[in-house]
Amino acid sequence: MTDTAVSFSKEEFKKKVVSNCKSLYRKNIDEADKQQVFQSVAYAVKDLIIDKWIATHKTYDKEDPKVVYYMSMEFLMGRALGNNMINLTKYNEIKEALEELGLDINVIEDQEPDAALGNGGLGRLAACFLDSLATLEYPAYGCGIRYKYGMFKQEIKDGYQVEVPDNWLKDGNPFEIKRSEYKYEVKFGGYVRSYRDEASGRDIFVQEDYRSVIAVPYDLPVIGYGNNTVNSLRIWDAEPVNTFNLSSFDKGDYQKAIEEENLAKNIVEVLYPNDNHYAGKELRLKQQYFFVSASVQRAVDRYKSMHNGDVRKLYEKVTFQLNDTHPTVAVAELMRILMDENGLEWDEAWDITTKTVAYTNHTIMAEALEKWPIELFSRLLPRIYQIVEEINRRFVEEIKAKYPGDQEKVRKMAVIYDGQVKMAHLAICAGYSVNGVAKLHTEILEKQELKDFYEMMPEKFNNKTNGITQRRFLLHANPLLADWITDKIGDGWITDLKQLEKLLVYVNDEKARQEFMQIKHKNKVRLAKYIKEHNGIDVNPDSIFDVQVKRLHEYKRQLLNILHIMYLYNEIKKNPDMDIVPRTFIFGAKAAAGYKIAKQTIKLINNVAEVINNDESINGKIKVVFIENYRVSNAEIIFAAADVSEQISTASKEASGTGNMKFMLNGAMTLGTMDGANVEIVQEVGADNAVIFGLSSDEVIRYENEGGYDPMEIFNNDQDIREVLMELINGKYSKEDPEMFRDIYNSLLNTQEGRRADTYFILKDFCSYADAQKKIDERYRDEKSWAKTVMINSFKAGKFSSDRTIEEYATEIWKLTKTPVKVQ
Ligand code: C3B
Repeated sequence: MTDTAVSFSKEEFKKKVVSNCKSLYRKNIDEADKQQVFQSVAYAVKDLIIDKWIATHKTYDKEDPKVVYYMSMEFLMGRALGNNMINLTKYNEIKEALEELGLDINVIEDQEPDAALGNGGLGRLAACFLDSLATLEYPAYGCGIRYKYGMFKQEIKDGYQVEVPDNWLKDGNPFEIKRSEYKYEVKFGGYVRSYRDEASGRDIFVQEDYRSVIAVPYDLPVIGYGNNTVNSLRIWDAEPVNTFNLSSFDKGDYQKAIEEENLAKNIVEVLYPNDNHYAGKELRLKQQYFFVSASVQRAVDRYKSMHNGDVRKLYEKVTFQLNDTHPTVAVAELMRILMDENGLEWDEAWDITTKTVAYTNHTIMAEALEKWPIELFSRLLPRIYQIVEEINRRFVEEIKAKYPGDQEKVRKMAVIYDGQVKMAHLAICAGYSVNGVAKLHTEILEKQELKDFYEMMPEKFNNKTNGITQRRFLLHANPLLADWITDKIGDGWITDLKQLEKLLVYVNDEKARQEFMQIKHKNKVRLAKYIKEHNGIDVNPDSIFDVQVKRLHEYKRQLLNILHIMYLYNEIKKNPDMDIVPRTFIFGAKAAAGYKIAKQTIKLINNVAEVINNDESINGKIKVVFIENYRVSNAEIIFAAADVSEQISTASKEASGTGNMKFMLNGAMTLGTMDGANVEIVQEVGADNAVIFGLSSDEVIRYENEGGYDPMEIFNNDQDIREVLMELINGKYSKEDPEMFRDIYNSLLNTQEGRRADTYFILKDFCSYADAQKKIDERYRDEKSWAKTVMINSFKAGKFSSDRTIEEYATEIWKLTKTPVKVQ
């Protein structure tokens, strides 16, 4: 770690806060409202960052190391203030300084809106990666979109999800800096005029009659922990080319000026709230090309300015990592820039491109695959489409050469086929690396989903198991446990999570076990308080906190969880003396606005909660809580308080999962299927320290390919399951409308629109899940053994630090060199 040269003076910091408040709001600090106090503090913290930020980019300019551009439609950053204070290693000092001003850091942190520029796992992974890149002193930019509205706020009204716009920028973002000097034009539509330039003998392509916008970047600081590195997350805003004015009116370009103004406004207006689902909207493709074009133009210009204007060795200093297929137009955009703007021939441009671009796959869900209709794609991006066509033509030639006469291979692998541009095929064909996000996921890619590609180019494929940053998800989220750990083994774990293994000796130490469980208890009290304040529900901190927080998706099977709760409730009603450990089932989940069955599931959870929580006859044995507006900031409180981590996706469907790692790190036991990174978690902690149930991924895939699963058979033969399913349609949980949950019922029992009944094997796994839940109950009763188990989970979480993941990306894919920064 590099020395942190920036000195900190409490007195100076206090003065800054006070003077910021005056110059921003013309107020003394004791007259300011909470938001104004937050802004005043945030600007003071920014002052502590700024010299390091400048020094970092001076160092990069001078030393010219290779840089990774992490291209992502989503960066789910959460709040910045607390995290920045932590990574500056000045959290406690600043907290004390604020106390001396009579200010409470927790209240101040609570004023900051989450930067929710993402949906779920994929967006949060990007945020964790940025944190690790800066901490490991790797030169990196995050490239994304400055959405005016991020992920919607979820309100629960009468049990239903209501989406409310997230106007996160309304009070201004104190940490961002507008960089107007790096603006770029991005062109849409029109047509391509081509001609031969006689002088050079080259074909020239010019886009004509297009509409364009100006992309203007805003930089957010990404601070390395305990070092001088401050990288940038660069998010692009769109501005009209000519702000609507008289001169364009005079020229008769009135229509065009208005159109361009609207184009600019619409492009960055809002994040698409879909997770693992492709909607195929034109505006989405505009967003993709918009931020990719601006980012690639800037990267190439920066490189040229440092290499005498010569782009031919771009790949030595630049690499683009595509976070899923969303930024895959980067392939064609880089080709365009190299050829049309820098005069390279196809072969040379292709050689550079295929050494520069790499691709991460995050899902095998068929409905998430991006396939753009040719008509839309070519109309919006005419020159880009030409290039993709040529890439496809050459690729198909290659396939034919390798597999003569095998038309099936062409059908399965071509970039353009059946009237569609297939973005994953483009990314694989052009990328020098294709990685999955957990061992099992990568195996499924190689053996199933991308089998033909793997056979043709095995050398591209590799695995990079996901990770999470312990700075946010332990040090910031769980200060009690973080302090306990540091007390015992020092603070090396903050940048080297494997060091937690030193704590394993304490699992046999009675006192340490008690301390660990007392911390868990305090965190449960903290969450209980949050739930009381936000939901008005009293929960018992001595009950088992059994938590499923993640996006609402059928494959994640929140429905299995709630159906089991309905079953358990029936059991308790039949046998009021039933001896069970009190359990609080906690859910948090947003559903994509247009995802009907997901929204119905939220309503079901809330209605079941209503019935169960108000039934005094069960003596509070079980409670059900749906936490409104699940997001990064409340996730931090939730993970720290969990006893049981529900990771119950249908095996093979969850590429990795990262919530599973956050729970584990904070001392929860996984109740899960052998899916995604759960497999590796079990490998780390040992089979005895997790409760596993359900079909294996092989079994799921076999049923999917060969058939032979009939949920109706289970319905007919299992009385308990039948009883629960009938309660979906008899009004027990929907007195106002017995038909309310009919769709859910049908989805489990009937084939619909070509979809198999019970697509996600909920009934098939039900009994095995109920048994697993019984095991949890039994194991929790043995306090000593439970404490051991959850401690082992926490202390074995080292592998799942995003520092490990990023170290692997940096050395095995990107070939980056660590570039420490000195501050003068
Ligand atoms: C998610 C996957 O669903 C998770 O299993 C995985 O852990 C994360 O990505 C990160 O790799 N994912 C997502 O959040 N959004 C998508 N569109 C595709 C995958």
